[in-house]
Amino acid sequence: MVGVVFATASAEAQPFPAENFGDTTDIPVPADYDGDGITDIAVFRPSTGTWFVRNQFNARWGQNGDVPIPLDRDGDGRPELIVYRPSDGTWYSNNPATGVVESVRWGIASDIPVGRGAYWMSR
Ligand SMILES: [Ca+2]
Ligand SMILES: [Ca+2]
Repeated sequence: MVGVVFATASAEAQPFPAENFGDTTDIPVPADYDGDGITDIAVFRPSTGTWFVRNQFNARWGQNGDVPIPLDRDGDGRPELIVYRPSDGTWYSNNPATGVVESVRWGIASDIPVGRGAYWMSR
């Protein structure tokens, strides 16, 4: 048979771990924010433009309508906080490790950022 999943008694006894983090309107932005090789739980809250990285930091970067995309642009193993703002076709980057902020206009309002952003824009 194809597409049938069988659960064993041990699987039922060990459900996957779950916890609440974030709000119903938050956008998940998991990434390895501290560079330890383990993806960290994180959300972007559009209403306040705040990134909440569990057990690490909160940072205001972005605004309602932005598409949050954590990407490691400088190759140090930790992502920069990046938002794409469709209203002005601009990417805004904030490196929490160095404090360096940058922006580049690349796109127009009707564009969809590729990669992770494409998924979130379709929500
Ligand atoms: Ca990590
Ligand atoms: Ca980086």
